[in-house]
Amino acid sequence: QERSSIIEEPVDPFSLVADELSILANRLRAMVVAEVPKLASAAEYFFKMGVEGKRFRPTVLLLMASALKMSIPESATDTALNSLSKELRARQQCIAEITEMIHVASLLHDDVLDDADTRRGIGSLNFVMGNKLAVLAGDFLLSRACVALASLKNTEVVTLLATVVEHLVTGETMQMTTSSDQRCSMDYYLQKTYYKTASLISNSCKAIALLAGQTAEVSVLAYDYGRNLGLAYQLIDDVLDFTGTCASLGKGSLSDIRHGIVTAPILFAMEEFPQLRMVVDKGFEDPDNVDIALDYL
Ligand code: GRG
Repeated sequence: QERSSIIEEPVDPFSLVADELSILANRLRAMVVAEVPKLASAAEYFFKMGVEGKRFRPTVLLLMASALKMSIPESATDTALNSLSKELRARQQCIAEITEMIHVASLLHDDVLDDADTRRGIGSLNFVMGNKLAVLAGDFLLSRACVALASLKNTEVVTLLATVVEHLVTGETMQMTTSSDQRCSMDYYLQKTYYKTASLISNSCKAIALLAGQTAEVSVLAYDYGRNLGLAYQLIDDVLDFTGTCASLGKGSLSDIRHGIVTAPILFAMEEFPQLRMVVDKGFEDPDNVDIALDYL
């Protein structure tokens, strides 16, 4: 009976870590305070209440932290145990904060690259304060993320998350490709999607496991879990770009295709309708060509 009640009532994962998410929100606001008022207001732009986004990554990481407790020596006293697990929890919470700062920095730069005017349902930072300040605010958040990362004093974790930044840049650059063979290849798409979205989630999941002193086997499982979740998250995001409304997305829909970005829905449609490849190759500067491509989906 107990089992059937678990199945009937799905748990909202966000509610399981609601208290920690609110601590994270306060800490992030405190961490991004800058000396110069103009930079301060730019850096805190997406950390203000109401424009915090879905907080998907911190939620996954805080849940992962609950699942991966520390392996504790049997000899440890209750008091030692208590303080060790409190310290670990704070370090894992720090990974969630670092991840969110890297994520928001990438959104700020992404909106500049895409010349986007909306993000999280309000004007993008570049639209409201200009490209220059949006780039600088992204740099500032990355710097704050580095300082927080260094405070963990774990070189393996530092290397993991520093490499993620390289992956974000690599994924974004791969997205700018003009080669038809690459744009229309599912392997290329999956590699780009790993760099652009899944790397941050998978490597931060692994960091949570490493901080808990878990075995190499468990940290690889945490990494794989994050990788698959990240790929799925981007696939859904790509579908929503075609099916979602402006209100639900917090930005304009059809933005990928209008930017000439070939995503999974197009690639799957192309498998069924090979002639779509010619439409894609023409490019999407012409809005009529966008409409022709949409007819195939
Ligand atoms: C400066 C770190 C840095 C990177 C520069 C621009 C760039 C290189 C990378 C962009 C990567 C990018 C924007 C990937 C898209 C990932 C994605 C699915 C974003 C949307 O995530 P949500 O829906 O956003 O979780 P919210 O707003 O809810 O936080």
